[in-house]
Amino acid sequence: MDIRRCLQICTLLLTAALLSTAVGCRSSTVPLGKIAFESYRDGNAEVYIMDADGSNLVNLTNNPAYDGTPSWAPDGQRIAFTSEREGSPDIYVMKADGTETTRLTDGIGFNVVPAWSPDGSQILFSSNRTYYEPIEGGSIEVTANTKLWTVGADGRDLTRRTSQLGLDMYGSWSPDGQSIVFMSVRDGNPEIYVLGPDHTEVNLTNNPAQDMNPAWSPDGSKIAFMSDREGNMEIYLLDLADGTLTNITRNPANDGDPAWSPDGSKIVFVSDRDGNPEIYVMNADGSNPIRLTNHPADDIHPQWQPAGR
Ligand SMILES: [Ca+2]
Ligand SMILES: [Ca+2]
Ligand SMILES: [Ca+2]
Repeated sequence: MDIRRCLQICTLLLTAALLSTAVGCRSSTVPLGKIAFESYRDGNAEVYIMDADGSNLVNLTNNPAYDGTPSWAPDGQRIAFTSEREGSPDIYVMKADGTETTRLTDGIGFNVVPAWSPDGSQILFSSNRTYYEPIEGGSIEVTANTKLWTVGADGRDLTRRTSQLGLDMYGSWSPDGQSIVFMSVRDGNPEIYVLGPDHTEVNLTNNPAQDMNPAWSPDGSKIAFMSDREGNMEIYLLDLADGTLTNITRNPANDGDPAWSPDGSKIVFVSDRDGNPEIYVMNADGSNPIRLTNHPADDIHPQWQPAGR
């Protein structure tokens, strides 16, 4: 799959609109932390932040190129994101007020969809750069194989993390930083895999449907992801202790892009239940969904600001 097409998967799925008339109402209590997300409301993709009740919306990037897929540093003070402002997609880092933007990756191949490690030391991303796989007596060149890579937050120590043929994307770290859950299409359809500390890569879903965009819960016990296994995109929680799978959206619209609040009590997500992709928040059991954005342009890829230390 072409990497640009993969980046567009969520948007395409979420804009295949199935309309419903449900309209959320605002909660009287505002959770802590801001929500960063990608929006096309200014005519091209920008990274925005807003309060967790949808107020105080700010465009952080203000650049005519693509800017999206934000990921907060664990201290809540910086944001990594993907931008094409220098021609090809690379990973950039900026302060949470949009200042002091610097490029982290080297411009080789596509470098997209960052995820900051829980200890702040590394940033995970997907890259289709050529690499060399050692074999007996030498090495073989592997091209156009989008793998998960990490780079130090200082831009050093570029390391490839996954190894099989097939596109890997949308990585999310376990809270202890030892494992990474991600989407892979190596089996012919999108599945959720876990990369363990022993370098094993295990398929958690094994389902012919599209299983995408996983997010590890802050307490480490669950993985939220999106799947169309019941006919339309829903958000599911996989309980890692007993393997229980729970559909927490149960809405005929497309629901996806789950991300956890820092305390694990809420999930921010994208749904087109009101006609086009908007950002919503719900309790982690799926109750009380509330719409946070209200704009005809796509609002996608939400990420909740960590509490910091
Ligand atoms: Ca832009
Ligand atoms: Ca699947
Ligand atoms: Ca749905």
